[in-house]
Parts: sequence; structure tokens; C-alpha cells
Amino acid sequence: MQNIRLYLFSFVFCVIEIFAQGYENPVIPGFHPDPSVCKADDGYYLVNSSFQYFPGVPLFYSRDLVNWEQISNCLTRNSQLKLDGAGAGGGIYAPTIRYDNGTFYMITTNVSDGGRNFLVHTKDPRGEWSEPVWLEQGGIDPSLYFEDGKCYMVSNPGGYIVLCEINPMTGEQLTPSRKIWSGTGGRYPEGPHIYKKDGWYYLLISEGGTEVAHSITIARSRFIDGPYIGNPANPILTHACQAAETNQIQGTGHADIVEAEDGSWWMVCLAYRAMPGFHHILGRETFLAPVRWGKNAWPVVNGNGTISLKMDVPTLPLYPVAERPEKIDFKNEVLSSEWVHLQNPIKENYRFKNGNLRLMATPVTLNQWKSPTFVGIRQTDFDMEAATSVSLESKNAGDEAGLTIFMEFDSHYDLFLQQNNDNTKSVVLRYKLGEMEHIEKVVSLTKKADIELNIKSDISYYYFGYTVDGVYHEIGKMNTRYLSSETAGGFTGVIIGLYAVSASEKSNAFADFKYLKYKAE
Ligand code: 6LW
Repeated sequence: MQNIRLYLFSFVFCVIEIFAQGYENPVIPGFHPDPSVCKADDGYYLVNSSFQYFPGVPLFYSRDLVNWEQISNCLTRNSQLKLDGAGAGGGIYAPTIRYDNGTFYMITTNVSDGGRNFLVHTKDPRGEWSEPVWLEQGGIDPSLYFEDGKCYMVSNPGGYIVLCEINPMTGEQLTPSRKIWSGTGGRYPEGPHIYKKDGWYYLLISEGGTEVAHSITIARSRFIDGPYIGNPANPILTHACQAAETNQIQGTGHADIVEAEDGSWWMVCLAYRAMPGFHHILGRETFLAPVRWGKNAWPVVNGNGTISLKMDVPTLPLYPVAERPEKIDFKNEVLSSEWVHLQNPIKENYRFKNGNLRLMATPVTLNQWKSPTFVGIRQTDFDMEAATSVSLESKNAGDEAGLTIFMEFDSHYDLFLQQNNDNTKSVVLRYKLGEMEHIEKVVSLTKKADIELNIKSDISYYYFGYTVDGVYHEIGKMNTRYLSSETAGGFTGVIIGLYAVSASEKSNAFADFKYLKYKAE
């Protein structure tokens, strides 16, 4: 009897496994643009661009293309990634990841380090990647295609796509760069990738720019260097159409395609979840769509070339990944791979002490396009609550430490503890919006007590407050839209940062953070 039950259970479990149905987009929420995906022996690997943040190029792993876990970052050393002066339009642009013959390759551009293309490689994607192999072919959005022991590189120098053959271990360019396609006439043909199927080389690109007109188009040729002929049914994915005019997902583009273990085809792409007025603050996120790709046929994305938040389609068997705890503490004395710094951090300013994260304050402010003492995680939900318990050790008026809703050096909302002249402290709420810096509120704290700084948000507002002795005090609210990419500029999304800034070089101020709570509502 017991055995029969066991068989029945296993049977039902298998049926559920085989016929998994439906998933939610985005599959990687928050600022995770320009996704590129590859299949390796044990599952799928995905990378995103990272701009001014260090470490660079987050690396995700999945067994089912739906549930992704960040396992590391590709660029973890200063020798791989120099971010001096980089803002949200600088640093690391669109990467590509490929797996060939036991080796992983990640190729990208650092527009803040001479705009040069380079690749790094590794046999162990959970470990360290190689030093950069610098490449001669310019342009952004480089990608690799491997065939018969040869390695081809495509990129976008502006207006068209070029191809050459390279030696991926030395970077040597083996053939001249050759123009192969300029798209269907949409602006900014970019984000190229090459695939081979049924004897055809397919060239997938984006057009229209990364805003609402963003589209995915495709061309094919019998020869790798062309001539490439466009698909008469282009674009194969866009939300710049009537079918998607009321869809919250906008700006669909910059895609990559992968064939799954079971022969099904899938596309990852970027898009954003729009707020009223087509604004967005969460950055361009990673979405997933099924692709129908018959023999000798053009690929068709999710039936009609649009995608949705709830995808009612069959999936691979699903393997959910562990969720991050709502309260992240620092007792293990590590910052997991999702934590990022602005530009190259000064390592000794980040310490662990008595189970706390200790940030050593420096005079570099959040406005300076340098590397302040700052570390944060992405905002991944419109409706969320973030909180931290912070104590500031300081003898100098003007030293500060707290929480920032950071979009860009010129666009952030800061909620912090500040040292006063008379050895007391205040909670301060400050807005930085372009040329304007505004102190919204200063609340003097009358007694020494543990302070929790609280930020809540919905799609329209951030609400700021603090909690003392278990009592929450709200001190202000501010519109989300002034931090949007449309207003602030750049290619990133909001990062919730912990930071410490001193008023002078001489200050030895530091701040101890007990935890960062992040709760999606
Ligand atoms: C990226 C380009 C793009 O290099 O935006 O949306 C640029 N597509 O392909 C920065 O992410």
C-alpha cells in the first residue's frame, strides 16, 4: 500500500514537472538590462550590463529559464573594470555570454575606459574570470559566435552591424571588419547576436532605441558574412504597436535567443514596467518569452510579438530558487553578489564589526561622480518597504550616514542621521534633483536611542520616516517620477543604498548598520 502511494505521488509529481505551465515577467526584476543567455552542460547562464556599478556584469544561473539565482559577477577586480568618472550612462554596456567547448566567454564594452571592447573567460563561472582580453573591433554591444573552431565577433559601431573573426584568447583580429546589416530602417541598429539553424545564419538585432519604439528584428543568410536578408514579418517583438498600447511593459528590445534542453526556443529581452506618463524608475528589467521556430522558418515570439506580465504558456520543468530573506543582516561578514558600489570602492572603508556592516565616512558625497562610501541593492518592486538600523559615531558636525534612494549622482533622495554641533543628532530628509538640492526636514533627536530609518514606496511616491522605541514617524513624501530614467537620464534603475559621508577630511566618523530590510508589498 505504502509503495502504491509512493508511486502515485511520484507520478503526480512527474506530471507536474513535465507539464509546468505559466510564469511571471519580469523573470529578473529591477535594473537588469541587456540580457544575454547561453546554455551550458548544467543549465542556463545569463548576464546583464552594469554601467557605473562595481562589481560589474551580474551573472545568473537557472535550470528552467524562469527562476534565476545570481551566482556571482564577471568583473570583480579593478584590473578588469575601471569606472573612474562613470555615471548611469557610462561604464559597462551590453554584455554577451557564450559557452564553447568547456569555456565561458563574456564580452562587453567599458565606455568609461576608452570605449574599448574586451572579453573575459573562465571554466568556472562561480569562480574568478580572466584578465581582460582587449579587442580591436570597436562599436558597442559586442557578441561572439563559435563554429568549427572559429570565433566571430559582431558589434555596432553606429548605424550598422560589423563582423570579423578573432582569436578569443589573444584578442587578435583575424579578418577585416565587414558591414553585414543595418536593420530595417529603425534608428540605432544594435545588440547583434548570430545563431545558426537549418543551414541559415540568423542575425538578431534591436532597433528604435531603448525607449518606447524599441523593437527586435532579424535577418538571415546562407553565409556568415552575408548578404543578410530581413524577415518580411519584422519586427518579431515590439510594444510600439496597437496590441501593446495599454500594456504596462514597454520598450521591449535588446534580446538574445537560446535553445532549451527539450528543443524549445526562448528569448530573453529587456523592457521596463511603465508608470503613468511612460516613466520608469526600476530600470530596464529582464523578461522571457517563448519562441516558435520551425524548420527553415523565421522565429515567432510568443505568437503575436508581444509579451505580458503573466505568461500563460508551457514552461520547462520548474526549479524555484531560494528567496532572499526580508531582513538581510551582516552576521556572516559577507555581502552577497547582488550588493554593488558606485565606481571602484575603497575596500578598507567597508568593514564588519560585531555583526554590523561598518561604513567609514569620507568627504566624497553622493553628488560627486566619484566613489562615495556606498553599497546597495536594486529596488525590484514599485510597492516596497526598506529599512535600516544605523548608529553614527562622529565628533564633527555635518557628518552623515543613512539610506539613499539612488538613481544617479544628480538624482537621489537621502534619509540620514546627521551629527549636530551640540553633540546631538538629527534625522534629515534631503532631495537632490538636478541642479537643486533641498532639505525637506530636520528632526532633532532628544535622546539616545536605536533609530530605524524607513522608506516605503508605491508607484507614485516614496514615503520617508523613522522609528524610535517602536513608534513610526513619517516626515515626508516625494514623487517617484523625478527619479525616473526619463527625468534623471542614464540606463540604470533605483538602487537602495547604505552610505556614510563626512563633513571634512579629518573626521574619523563611521556608521554601523545592523541590517537592511527589503520587503515587497
Ligand atoms: C546598450 C544598447 C541598448 O548598449 O542600450 O537597449 C545600451 N539597448 O544595446 C545601454 O544599455
